[in-house]
Amino acid sequence: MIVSPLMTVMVDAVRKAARGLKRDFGEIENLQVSRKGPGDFVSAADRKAEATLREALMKARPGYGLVMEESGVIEGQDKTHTWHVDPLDGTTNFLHGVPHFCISVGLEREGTIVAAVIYEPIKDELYIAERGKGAFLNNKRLRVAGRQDLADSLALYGSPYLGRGSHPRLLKELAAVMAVTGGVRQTGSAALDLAAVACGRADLYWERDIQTWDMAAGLLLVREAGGFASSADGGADPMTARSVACGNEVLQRELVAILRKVGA
Ligand code: 2AM
Ligand code: CA
Ligand code: CA
Ligand code: CA
Repeated sequence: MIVSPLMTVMVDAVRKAARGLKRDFGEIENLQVSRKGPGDFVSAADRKAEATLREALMKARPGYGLVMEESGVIEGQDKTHTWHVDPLDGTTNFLHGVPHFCISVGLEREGTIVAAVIYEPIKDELYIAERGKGAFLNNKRLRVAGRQDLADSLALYGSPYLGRGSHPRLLKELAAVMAVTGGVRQTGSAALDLAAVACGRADLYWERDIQTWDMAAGLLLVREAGGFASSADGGADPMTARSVACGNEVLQRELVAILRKVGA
């Protein structure tokens, strides 16, 4: 369990936004929805949750910058701190009435993610982490799964932009990963996929073409739970590479080797 003024700020902001999401989820048929691109929807629920988070975070930490999915970049006076906020990760699930979505808030300090909150409103599951203090789910300490054999593992993946350049490659990656793992799933929420690896429900997760607001919080959860995360090609920083591959030390290395072999 982590008690700190920063965590209180983050958890309060996220819980407040989550109350709105839960209400909106109960009446999705009345929500205004628009299309940003192919298969890329945004609803009034995304926008309202983002406004709630933006107001709360700006009030509590006035100088910090923000990178938010719907409102973009807001520069702060304090150039060392940046929030990475996804007000509703899993919008497609949400709009179809599938209760698998979350809010994700990560705080970056000079290139390092130092604090994370992911909250799943429908299950009332709160994931938190601070750098060096561990990761927790509803106050229970998290540890990545210890499985050492790919054949026993459950792997998650995401594919955000249909038709984008990386898709043919993803199909090859899927075939390669499916051939050697115990199972492969797509859940539609990158942040919850990272959280699933952090808490040991899933062994592996990889995705390309994702954004910093999708992964900032989840990356810290995975690392504080003893897991390893690199870019999908094995590079040191998923945030700058905009791709991720994670799991425990052994399986993560094997996953990256498979993904690299596909690209070779
Ligand atoms: P979102 O629900 O916040 O948009 C799943 O692979 C990840 O990609 C999710 O984090 C989801 O975030 C995002 N995503 C899914 N489909 C997408 C699309 N068509 N365009 C952009 N982002 C998408
Ligand atoms: Ca979106
Ligand atoms: Ca997202
Ligand atoms: Ca979103």
